[in-house]
Amino acid sequence: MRLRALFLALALLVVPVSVAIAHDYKLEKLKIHHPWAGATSAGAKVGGGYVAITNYGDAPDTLLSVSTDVADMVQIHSMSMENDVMKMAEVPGGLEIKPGETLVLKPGSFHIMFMGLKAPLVEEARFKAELTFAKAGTVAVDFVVQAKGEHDGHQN
Ligand SMILES: [Cu+2]
Repeated sequence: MRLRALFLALALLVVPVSVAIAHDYKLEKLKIHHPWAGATSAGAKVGGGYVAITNYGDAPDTLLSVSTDVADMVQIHSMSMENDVMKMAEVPGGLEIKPGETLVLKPGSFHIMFMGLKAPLVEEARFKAELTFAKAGTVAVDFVVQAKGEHDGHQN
């Protein structure tokens, strides 16, 4: 038993930080999984925000907007390839989440765009934001700032 306890203690020590700081929120029938933002370099004026939202209800809902004090303006963006060039555009009317589905905002895809950053987003910092949905209303969340490569490919 002692050895087992020691092993468990050691196992806990090596849990990666990205797992340790995963955080979730609930709002009505929505689960908001691990809001995070990519760390930005000094002087950068824009940053990307990411989150996965699952709809456990039986009616669709829509992520309408995001607000925060760390940026002058926040938009919800889509990303697409046009003639080999990545293009971003604001999504009119927000992003719908159908019943039983998970909307994943991630690098290279749908994302939250923080525009006019008042300070760089520093790795491991947190900042407050609010997500507003058409039906469920508004929820306050913390975004965790992480190195961008950390979640690429396995968000969700
Ligand atoms: Cu964008």
